[in-house]
Amino acid sequence: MSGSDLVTLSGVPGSPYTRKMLAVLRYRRIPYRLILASHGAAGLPQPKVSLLPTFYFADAAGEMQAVTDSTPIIRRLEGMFAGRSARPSNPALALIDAIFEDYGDEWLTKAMFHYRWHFEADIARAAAVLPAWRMSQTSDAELKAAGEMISGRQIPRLRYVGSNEKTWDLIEASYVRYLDAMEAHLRSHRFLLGARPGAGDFGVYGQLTQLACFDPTPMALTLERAPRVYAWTTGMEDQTGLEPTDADWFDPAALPATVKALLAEVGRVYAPLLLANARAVQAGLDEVQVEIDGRPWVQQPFPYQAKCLMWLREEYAALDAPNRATADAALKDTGLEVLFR
Ligand SMILES: N[C@@H](CCC(=O)N[C@@H](CS)C(=O)NCC(=O)O)C(=O)O
Repeated sequence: MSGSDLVTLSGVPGSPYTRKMLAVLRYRRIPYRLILASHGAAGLPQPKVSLLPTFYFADAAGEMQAVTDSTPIIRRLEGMFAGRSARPSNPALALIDAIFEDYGDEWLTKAMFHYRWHFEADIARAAAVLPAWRMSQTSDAELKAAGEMISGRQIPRLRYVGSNEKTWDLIEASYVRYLDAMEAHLRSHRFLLGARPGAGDFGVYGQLTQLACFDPTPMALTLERAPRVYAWTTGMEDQTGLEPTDADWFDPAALPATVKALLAEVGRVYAPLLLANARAVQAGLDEVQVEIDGRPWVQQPFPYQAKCLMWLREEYAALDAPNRATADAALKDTGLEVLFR
């Protein structure tokens, strides 16, 4: 198989979204090549906004285009390759899958970024290892300088994800509750929505590759409270051997209590943020101020997350009446209903 037959992406192991997409490609048995690179790949086009992972797809004229953003790329890959779908066939369940994916990508990433760049031990590990993924054949002094440059750039970015003295406790408490809820779910089930993984599993997995398996503070927490979550994360990396069938998805009209509990955790923290952020973006405010879980949350507005809410609403609006009734019943009393009112 020549390089041009392979789905090509660039990314690095320390990027949760790169890991998310590698796991999707493997699970779906889509032949790919990963170019280990943090600043685009030589000879390939640059994306408009430089984000990892970057995929390179040929357009209608056969011209290579650089494409970013894992959520729409998962949907694009669904159209390009048949079988082993990462999206539930039932539209009501697919909406729930999209909610979990968004929670992983947009909320758990706050925990990931917060733990990595807030605690000394985590900063030290990231500063030592992140540059080595890119430039290990270099002197210790150069590697150390590169680590200092990365941490010097990332620590001030904590404010973008909303990690500040008002929100630290909330971010950490929500990670612990998520771990407990997922550990409880994994006692009886293999993936979030049944015996096969969906985009939601891959979104959560991407963040957990760092939280559970790399950054020392959240990794210790995970191992202590949630050994199944740790094991699940390492297993998600390669699900090439799973043979999924349509019967492996949960019936969205009869979701296990542990899924409802996970959804309630998403509704508790992420739903109020999504709504307040969208209002702030629409009003052109320079700060989102909202109460989450009885505590104040302040962060700068994030236009991308207003788009996330719009996508979820579009998916909800596209449901026919019976599927909408199923989705409404599944989301009832989870705190997520407010997203679709
Ligand atoms: N919504 C995007 C987010 C991608 C993203 O934020 N990637 C991070 C790395 S994990 C990034 O490239 N940040 C900019 C940088 O590191 O310069 C996706 O799902 O792909």
